[in-house]
Amino acid sequence: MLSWPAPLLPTLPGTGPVLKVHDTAQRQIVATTPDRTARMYVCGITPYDATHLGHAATYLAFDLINRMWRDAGHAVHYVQNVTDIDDPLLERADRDREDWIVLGMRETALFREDMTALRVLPPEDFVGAVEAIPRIVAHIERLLDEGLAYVLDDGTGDVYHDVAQAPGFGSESGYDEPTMLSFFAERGGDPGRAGKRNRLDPLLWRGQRPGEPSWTGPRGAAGRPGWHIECATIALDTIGMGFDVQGGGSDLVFPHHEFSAVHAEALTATKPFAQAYVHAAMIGLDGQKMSKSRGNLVFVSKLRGEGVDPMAIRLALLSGHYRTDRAWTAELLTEAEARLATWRRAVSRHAGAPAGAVLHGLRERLADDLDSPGAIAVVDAWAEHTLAGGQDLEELAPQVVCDAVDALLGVELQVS
Ligand code: 5CA
Ligand code: ZN
Repeated sequence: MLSWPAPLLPTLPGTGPVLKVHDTAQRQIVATTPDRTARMYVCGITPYDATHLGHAATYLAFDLINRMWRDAGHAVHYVQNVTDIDDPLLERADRDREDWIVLGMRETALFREDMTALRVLPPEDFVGAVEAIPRIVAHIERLLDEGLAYVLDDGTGDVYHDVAQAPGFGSESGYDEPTMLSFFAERGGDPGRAGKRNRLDPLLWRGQRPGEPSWTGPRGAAGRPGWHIECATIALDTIGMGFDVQGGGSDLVFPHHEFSAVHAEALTATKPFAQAYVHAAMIGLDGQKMSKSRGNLVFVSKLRGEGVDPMAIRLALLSGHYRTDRAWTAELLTEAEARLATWRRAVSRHAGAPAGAVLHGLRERLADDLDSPGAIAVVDAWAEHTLAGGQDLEELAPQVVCDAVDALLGVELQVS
């Protein structure tokens, strides 16, 4: 699919530090160790509704990783999928009497606009599930040939992965079986389905049902792909095994990321799928997780339409740590708008407080598991000092700070 245009990325003096992030599998903060080209896969949207602030917060967290790696001198091969065929998309299209393809294309286009406005660096590969179907089918056939997957014996043509044969199963989430069963039931799994070998076996291929779109599948059986094999396939096809970061929101820890890893590890007979599994916490509204199914949503496009500066949305979301569940509030936005105005006033001065400490502070805070609130505090202190007009103002400092805030936090301060 078409990705979106890249914002300008200023080059900063010196080289950034090694980035550390929290890995769900190891349950600790680990140093990332990319090669010259860092590799990252982040789970993309299911385009049946517009981008809400929860999605935006998650993509901003991974945008910081992208920016920190680039600042440390790496190229970044960033991949994101679009789940452009799945139950929720078909249900919404049905409800609104709309073509599911038109719905998916419209919401994906809006997502691109939102990401562009928020200055999120685009993925190099932005891949839809539908365009990946031939490769997904080839993978499922391989699992069937190797006896690692099976066709359900009830005439539906549904294919499942046999998790009993997956030695690494459980190593991403670290959950025990009761926890897995409860999340599986809650997040699209079917633990009660009759005829499965194991209640936790995940669906690889759903045989054709009346009225549903279908494609030619494994061994010629019509149907559509399961969810986890979609991401496993797209990642394997673009960045291969052992890539640096697998990302998404914390609602994807189980079953989605567990099974994406299980599928990929079974297909390649190697481990691990990813070096680190990084999860962004949930953004809520009025005490509940913001979710399309609950309908308690604040859309990025709605705020943009009301004239809110996307840079204020970005600052508001980054004012909380990516691993802290937090609520979106009107005050958060008001505070971010005031902060943005203050920072812009400070960088429009001819001289400012020394910039070296700001660059160092931003790099140091963000390298430490993306401490964006700490990074913002560094710039707050600089702006305060600069606007107070002390004795030690440096001539080029405002430009250096402007570039550093742009390159590392993704917040554009210079307004033309
Ligand atoms: N298409 C799948 C991933 S393959 C999916 O989960 N799509 S989604 O549209 O539901 O979510 C897109 C991304 O936003 C996922 O990474 C998800 O974990 C994240 N996300 C969803 N809701 C929230 C929320 N309230 N707060 C933070 N992140 C969220
Ligand atoms: Zn995914």
